[in-house]
Amino acid sequence: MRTQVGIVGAGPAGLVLAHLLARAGVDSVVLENRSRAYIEQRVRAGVLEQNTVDLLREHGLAERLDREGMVHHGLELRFAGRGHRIPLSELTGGRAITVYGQQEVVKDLVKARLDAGGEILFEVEDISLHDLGSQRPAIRFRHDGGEQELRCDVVAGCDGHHGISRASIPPGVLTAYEREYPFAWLGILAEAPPSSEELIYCSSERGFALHSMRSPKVTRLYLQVDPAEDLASWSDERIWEELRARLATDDGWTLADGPLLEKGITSMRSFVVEPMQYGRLYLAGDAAHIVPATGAKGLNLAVADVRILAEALEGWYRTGRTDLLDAYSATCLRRVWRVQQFSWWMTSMLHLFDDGGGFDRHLQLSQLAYVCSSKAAATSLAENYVGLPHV
Ligand code: FAS
Ligand code: PHB
Repeated sequence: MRTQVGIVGAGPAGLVLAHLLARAGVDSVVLENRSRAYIEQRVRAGVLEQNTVDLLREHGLAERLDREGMVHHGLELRFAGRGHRIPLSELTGGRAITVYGQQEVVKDLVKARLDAGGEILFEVEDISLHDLGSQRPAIRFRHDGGEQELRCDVVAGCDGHHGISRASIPPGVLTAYEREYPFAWLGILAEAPPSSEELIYCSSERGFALHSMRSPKVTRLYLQVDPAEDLASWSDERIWEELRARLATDDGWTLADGPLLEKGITSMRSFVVEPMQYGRLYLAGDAAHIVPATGAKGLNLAVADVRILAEALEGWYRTGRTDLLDAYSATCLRRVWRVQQFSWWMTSMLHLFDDGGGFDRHLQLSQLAYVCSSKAAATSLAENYVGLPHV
């Protein structure tokens, strides 16, 4: 087999890249180790920043998103029993976020790609990358029972944090920067109408809680838990009880509950590798970096990477210029580190650390009070949260 760009992974990074390349007249093949059904039901991110929505619209990929997505112009920070609204759009000249599940984005992108005759191979096994330092790298894999080899000009490693792309780079090339957090998120999807029209980020004395949603009938909620927490020890009733305790306000706000559709525990970490390229391999999205979900940035950063990679590849194929490709990693990392800092800041401000009500907790409460009372501080949160147009 032969193509111009071999893309490993059919998540947001790989799928958006395939679309952008097709629009630029560049051929690609996407190789995914899971089934189509699996990736289209995998519940993950929920918030699309303005840049991501703009890009999907620009490329004709936002028809259902515009119909079903929920545009939000603000969010609530809740602490000490009171809620404080951050008017995101008012503070950022009209920019907003859109709540639309990642699996919906994946469904739309897979359908649009296949409808356009794009090539996505599902349930691919034993992928390995070869000759990355040459001008003809290869991807070897098993598919439909046979051994295959895909020769390409470039390989895009879009296979997430646990994929093989980053691991295919020889030792000594990459520098990894990492921070583990002393907590994880227990997330639930519930058949219950959202109890707030906007997201609620809550820093309570029992720990962090987040109220989000997926539709007028489905609520998405998260609880800070111990990283070693056993999901089996959290009955549905215990989860609702803890959510009600953490989200309680002085004015008696109530949380609607209902049957759980899904529950799971996600670890919280910050992670970056530099550089994000090696020979003809370019890493994008979670393959290169991970952010704690507090900033709602993981998916959005993946899309930002591939926008840069697609532009660089288009320029290279069209004119032979290599400057954008050579600068790919440095260009991405400016936004990666800005998003890392914002995600770390949101996580550090909102979660309870083990010193309980000590010095750090007083710093957090002071920071929260300042963000909710200062237009300058609120604007800084807002412009990062809706997505900076340029970094
Ligand atoms: P992805 O991981 O989405 O996609 C990689 C793809 O490559 C997957 O389809 C995988 O099956 C495939 N793959 C892996 N190894 C392969 C191999 N060897 N061969 C072929 N294919 C392979 N972000 C938020 O903003 N908010 C959230 O609430 C949130 N919740 C999350 C919950 C979980 C459990 C996880 C794991 C992540 C969460 N994230 C969240 C982050 C998430 O949204 C990512 O940032 C986003 O999926 C990144 O997209 P990709 O880089 O495309 O990677
Ligand atoms: C979600 O709706 O899944 C969500 C929202 C905001 C976050 C993380 C996840 O920061």
